Amino acid sequence: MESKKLPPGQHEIGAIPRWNIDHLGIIPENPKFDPEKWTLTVNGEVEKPVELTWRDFLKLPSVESISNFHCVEGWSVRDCRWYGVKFSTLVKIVVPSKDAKYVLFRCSDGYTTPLDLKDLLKDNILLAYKLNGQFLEEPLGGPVRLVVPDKYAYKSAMWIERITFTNRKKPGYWEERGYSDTADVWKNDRVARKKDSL
Ligand SMILES: Nc1nc2c(c(=O)[nH]1)N[C@H]1C(S)=C(S)[C@@H](COP(=O)(O)O)O[C@H]1N2
Ligand SMILES: [Mo]
Repeated sequence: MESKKLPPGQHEIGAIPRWNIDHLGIIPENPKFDPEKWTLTVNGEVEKPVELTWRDFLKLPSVESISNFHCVEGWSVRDCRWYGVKFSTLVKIVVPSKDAKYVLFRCSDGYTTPLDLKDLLKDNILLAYKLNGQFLEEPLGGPVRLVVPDKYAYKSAMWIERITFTNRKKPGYWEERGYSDTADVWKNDRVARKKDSL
């Protein structure tokens, strides 16, 4: 169960805003999900790259994890009941090589965001496909989005299409535009500092 305390500078709102109503996205409409055509590619510095269909993905062991969700603009939503595949489960399947230090998420709207592999192994980090008992609709990042509760939500990539393990970090969409790469909500890491080596 997630703690009730919110990180510095955050205020509570009732529910995660639906993208097409509350956000200015890269593209004007949500990518459409076709379960027959959808695939998730996991590649790069791994011993066993995979390309999963929607049916394959649903067969992976899944768990529930309740966490608070924090956008860098200041809103937070408490106790989101996510359901999906722990990122650490995927790591066991693809077996990263010893050079793999980073993971780049690419999404079907063209969005990208990098994370350090070591920061993705906690039990509350999911490739989520349900929220509060419902399959994730497109305006909430469906069919599959990342959930990284202790980082600002620009690290919680929606509409994931490709996950690439790498030995060098590339900045993503918001990191290129001056946002923090560490994005730690408890340290108030909103803006990139010089020491961030991107
Ligand atoms: N693919 C993709 N993922 C994304 C974004 C985006 O523009 N594209 N925006 C991020 C930001 S800034 C936030 S606050 C959350 C918003 O999630 P929501 O649409 O479910 O509210 O998605 C994150 N993931
Ligand atoms: Mo955000």
